[in-house]
Amino acid sequence: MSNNESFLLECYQLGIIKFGKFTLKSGIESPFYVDLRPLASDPKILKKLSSFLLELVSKENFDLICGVPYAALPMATAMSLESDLPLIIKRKEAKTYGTKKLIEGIFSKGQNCLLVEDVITSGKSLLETIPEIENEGISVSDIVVVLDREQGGKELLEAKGFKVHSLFNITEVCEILRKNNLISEEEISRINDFLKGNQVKFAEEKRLTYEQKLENANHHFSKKILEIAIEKKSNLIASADVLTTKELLDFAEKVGPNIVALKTHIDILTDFDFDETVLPLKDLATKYNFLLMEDRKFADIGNTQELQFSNGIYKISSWADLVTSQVIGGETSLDCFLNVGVIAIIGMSSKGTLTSSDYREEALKIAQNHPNVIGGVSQNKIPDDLLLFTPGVNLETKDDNKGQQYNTPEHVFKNLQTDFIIVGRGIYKANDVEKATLEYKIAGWNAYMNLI
Ligand code: S5P
Repeated sequence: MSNNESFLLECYQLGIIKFGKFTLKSGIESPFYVDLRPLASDPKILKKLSSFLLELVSKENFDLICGVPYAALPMATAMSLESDLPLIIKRKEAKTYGTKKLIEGIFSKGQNCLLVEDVITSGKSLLETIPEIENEGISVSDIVVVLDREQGGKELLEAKGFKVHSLFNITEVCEILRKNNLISEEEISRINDFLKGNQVKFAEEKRLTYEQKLENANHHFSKKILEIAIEKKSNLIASADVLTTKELLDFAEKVGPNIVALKTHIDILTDFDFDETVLPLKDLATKYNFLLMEDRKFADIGNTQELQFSNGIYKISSWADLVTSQVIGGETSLDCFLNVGVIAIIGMSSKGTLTSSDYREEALKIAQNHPNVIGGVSQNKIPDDLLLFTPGVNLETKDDNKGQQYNTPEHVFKNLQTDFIIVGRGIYKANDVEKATLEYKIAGWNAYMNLI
């Protein structure tokens, strides 16, 4: 990942760019909205930003530096501190008393000033600001901007002889966010349309309710999980990534009343014993009405998967209601999964995953065609005839230093229209597991209710 890319991702976390439907001052509806002011509230980011902006020009060419009010003022200040270029301040309106000055600070005629702007759109506000500075006898030749919205501003200023140096443009931003699964293909195509000057159509973002999905469901286990969701008002799956049978059973006892399914990695237990582990777990699943989802992520030829599914010490087929499987072995490799609901791995949540959009498209075809498959695990929207299961959900952290990438329940419901959230460490590492379960249950359910 380049410096620029990781820096952009850090900035993105501050909420500086949002996707959706925004009405601009002009009344036009834009598919994205940019506000760089939060960057100034994070000193480390502001410092890095100022270095990146200074790298765009050679400071020897300038005597002064000036930010266009207000968003660029802290940026220009930080750049002045780093470069030793003296700062001048341009007022928004001239003072009505005293000196009536528009430019504050110490300068002399003939000096060349580097202008700093946060976002360039049409370029009109810069074209108004520049003459006000030039009126004081200061010359302006170069402008550095953090983000070029690519709506003609840069070209307009360059046609008038100014050099515009931008750190990012919106196309690069979209590309970086797409690579990191933070923006959907649909949003990108809307932005491209918008940048081409076309009016953007926003589809009504209505999702199907669990009741509607239940009406359309054909598989025993897709019906079952939807019925439990409706009954418990929950879309939460707790991932029990614990190492002993005791921890697993204690955990199931605590989360049981509020979840639709308990997800296991049964092969990480150090003391697995079929009678001691599986039988009490099945009893808890019955007692609290949740499904057992074994996250085995099968990834082999059909014959091997069949052996792995029913044999060995785990005998998954005898107790699991749901299993996860890769689809890399092709459609027929899924034929062996009888009497369970298969959840196909379409896209993964980890950084650098190979589940590219081409891969996902092919994986979805297999998932949609196979009668054993009830849904998919993905970080992207999937068609309505499959249930969407989304891991990588955490209310507190953004990553785990091991490649996991987290989003909030609100984000995944709104952006992916997910059906079920899968939460691991957010719950099993919490000091109070029952309280955390309830928090995630409520956050997930509210996020769903807000969309219907
Ligand atoms: O893409 C994926 C697919 C899965 S099933 N990313 C994931 O994180 N998972 C699983 O979800 C992962 O194996 C783990 O059991 C759980 C996430 O756990 P957490 O602790 O990061 O919330």
